[in-house]
Amino acid sequence: MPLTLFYSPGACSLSCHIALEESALAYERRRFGSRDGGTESAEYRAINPRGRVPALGFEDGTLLTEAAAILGYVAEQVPEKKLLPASHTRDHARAREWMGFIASTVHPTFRTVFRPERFADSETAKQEVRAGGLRLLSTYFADIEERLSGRPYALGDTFSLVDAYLFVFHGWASRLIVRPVIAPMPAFDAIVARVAARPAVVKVLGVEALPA
Ligand SMILES: N[C@@H](CCC(=O)N[C@@H](CS)C(=O)NCC(=O)O)C(=O)O
Repeated sequence: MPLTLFYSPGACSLSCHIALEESALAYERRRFGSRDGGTESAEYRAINPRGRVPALGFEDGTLLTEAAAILGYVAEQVPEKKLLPASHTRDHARAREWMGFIASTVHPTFRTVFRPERFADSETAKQEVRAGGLRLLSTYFADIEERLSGRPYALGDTFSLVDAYLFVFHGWASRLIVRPVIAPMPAFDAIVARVAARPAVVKVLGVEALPA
């Protein structure tokens, strides 16, 4: 098997899982969710010493990490599927802008909310870190909603892997601890509903929901 996706159910790796399914490339998947020993297990650390998902394993034993890099790689393997706009175009730069924003700004801010113990020790400090993260998420999602408003998909009229990447964080924004700080997002909700109806996405969500 030429490609192996290492993933955890519901993690940011979901975007890459969707990308691979949309691409129709041959791949196998290996799950490292919390109920399977997780990304902290010795087995996973031996595969990826960084201990994070997603990771994409190649047939030569090398590994590609970082969701945005994997999304770009998968899209480039199947240019005819137009999973991302062609390189050297302004639309491609727009896609990179979205993916950079998600990877560098949105995703790490969720970490302060879900894993404050990585940023602070005392209970008070952890609560402050989390509260600060929630404030930032509130502004980031308001910004995302404004940018998506009036568009069928993030980049315009057609689905792209930017939508798959955004899809993950819409799900995280719906979690109990985050939801109260997020203003209504009708444009984002509509995009997510379109993405969720795609056969590849239905399949991936079914696979990720399977018991360990
Ligand atoms: N910058 C990396 C971050 C990857 C990352 O943090 N993945 C999370 C899941 S969403 C993870 O593996 N967490 C396990 C851990 O932090 O121990 C990317 O964008 O791919």
